[in-house]
Amino acid sequence: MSLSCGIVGLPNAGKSTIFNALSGHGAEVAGYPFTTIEPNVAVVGVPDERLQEIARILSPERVVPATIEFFDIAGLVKGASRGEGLGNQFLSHIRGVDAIVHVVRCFESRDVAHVHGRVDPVGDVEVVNTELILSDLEVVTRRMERISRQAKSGVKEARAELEVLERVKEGLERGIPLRLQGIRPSESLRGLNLITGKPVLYVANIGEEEDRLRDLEQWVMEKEGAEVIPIKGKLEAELMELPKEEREAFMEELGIKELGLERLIKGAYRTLGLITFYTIVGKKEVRAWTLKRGGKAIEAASKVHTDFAKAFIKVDVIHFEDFLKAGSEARAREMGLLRSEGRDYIVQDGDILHFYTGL
Ligand SMILES: Nc1nc2c(ncn2[C@@H]2O[C@H](COP(=O)(O)OP(=O)(O)OP(=O)(O)O)[C@@H](O)[C@H]2O)c(=O)[nH]1
Ligand SMILES: [Mg+2]
Repeated sequence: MSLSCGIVGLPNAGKSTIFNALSGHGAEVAGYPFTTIEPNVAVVGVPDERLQEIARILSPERVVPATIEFFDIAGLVKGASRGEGLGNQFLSHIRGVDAIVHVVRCFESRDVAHVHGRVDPVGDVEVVNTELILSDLEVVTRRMERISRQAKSGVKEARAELEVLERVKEGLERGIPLRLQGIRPSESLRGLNLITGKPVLYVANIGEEEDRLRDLEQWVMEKEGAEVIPIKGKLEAELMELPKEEREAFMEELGIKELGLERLIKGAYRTLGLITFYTIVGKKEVRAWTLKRGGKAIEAASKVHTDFAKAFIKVDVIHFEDFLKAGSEARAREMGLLRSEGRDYIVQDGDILHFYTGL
């Protein structure tokens, strides 16, 4: 299953521009066919140099990167949570995602209208965050109404949930997103899929306006200690339309070392505390997978195949660096670079895993 991100922001912030650039990027990652599930959903292969290295050594039939799914929704306007514009309707489309990508307009352009008449990144972020909070408040209030009768009649779980929701509601009413409230999410709270409870990655869609970017960076750092990823949305979308060689020549000319999109994907990994592990199926396939940092071998096994977890026996582990030295699994074993581990082994970023199961 892919990691999923929902893109939010004001109208004309450049969400679809960045989404299109991402889709173009997805089309290119080796071995992974770009898929449009719906016009507004893109599956993007995660750029991964280690995966390419392993593939270079083994020349397998298939190379499959880890993937991230992006959802593009319509812009949110002030009042969206009360049904203004299309925004609120679309918010429900992204309640299920793992993380939010908040696109903020920093570029100046006379041709592109701004809903508030002027470019103001910090003001814009506040408007959108307020709408997200109001939308969550609605969900919380509705849930509280639904369970209050049970709570009154003494159902223990309902009482406990109501107590938590009371605190969440209070925080939201003070303008604090759930992710900053320091509340450990219970099962029932997680089930509500509150948008402000998800990790956020801020993307500054920049033209040449570095000052605006600084304002935004400072605000985001002060308010939430989070990072801002600057992307030249329009330029990158245009670059993605060029054939690969031409694009690379252009990038060199412009002094662009890494596409903002790659930084965005890496940023999503950092924000979400994710690591990558790899599997090799003989000459057939080399594949990258995503796991939460600190995840165990048994969780990695269930990513690969649900039945693997049930029938788990052991896992052979070679770290990527050691694999490079050895050049093959067999050679790694001879060199003593391969270890067998049990179900509770904490998977490390860059591990190559070979599962043994009773299947
Ligand atoms: N000059 C400039 N224009 C941009 C940039 N990014 C986007 N635009 C333009 O801004 C307009 C709006 O961009 P979209 O990507 O459609 O914005 P959006 O956030 O998806 O807007 P909604 O879907 O209406 O919420 C388009 O005409 C883009 O070409 C940029 O970095 N610089
Ligand atoms: Mg759009």
